[in-house]
Amino acid sequence: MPKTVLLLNGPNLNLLGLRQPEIYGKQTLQDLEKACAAALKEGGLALETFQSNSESELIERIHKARGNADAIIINPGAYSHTSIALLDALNAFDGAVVEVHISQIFKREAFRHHSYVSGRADAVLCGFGIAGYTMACEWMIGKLQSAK
Ligand code: CA2
Repeated sequence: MPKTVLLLNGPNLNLLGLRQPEIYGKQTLQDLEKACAAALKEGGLALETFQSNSESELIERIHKARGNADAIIINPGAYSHTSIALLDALNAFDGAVVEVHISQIFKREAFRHHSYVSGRADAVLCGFGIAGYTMACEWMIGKLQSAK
């Protein structure tokens, strides 16, 4: 059985490629999920994906990942800046966690400069656009292979 990475995307990221391409690029959520699946497959890892606009659904999905997924790549969207509940859920997950932001959040409004999730993440990528997700996959391959 290959090790499994869960890719979680938070609120409004279902609109990727459909609105605000100047900030979030032209690729859709489906495009980036496909790119992650391909990158992880090269490294012998499997991908599960989940997107929700609901904080509680994201938390439930993280709970479900306990004992079922080896790692989580998460773009919590705006919940990064507000959700202690999401942080608590990730703190109850034992595997590696990488936080991804498409935009360079530190160049944007001050309210985006702090992420609760970063307090749990093993690595954080921001400002690399959609490429940040495949970079997170590459990092995860090294991390999970070295944990064999
Ligand atoms: O840069 C990121 O990835 C963010 O997590 C995106 C969030 C934002 O609240 C964070 O501060 C930074 C917003 C996601 C909105 O996604 C959209 C995508 C296309 C069109 C409209 C919104």
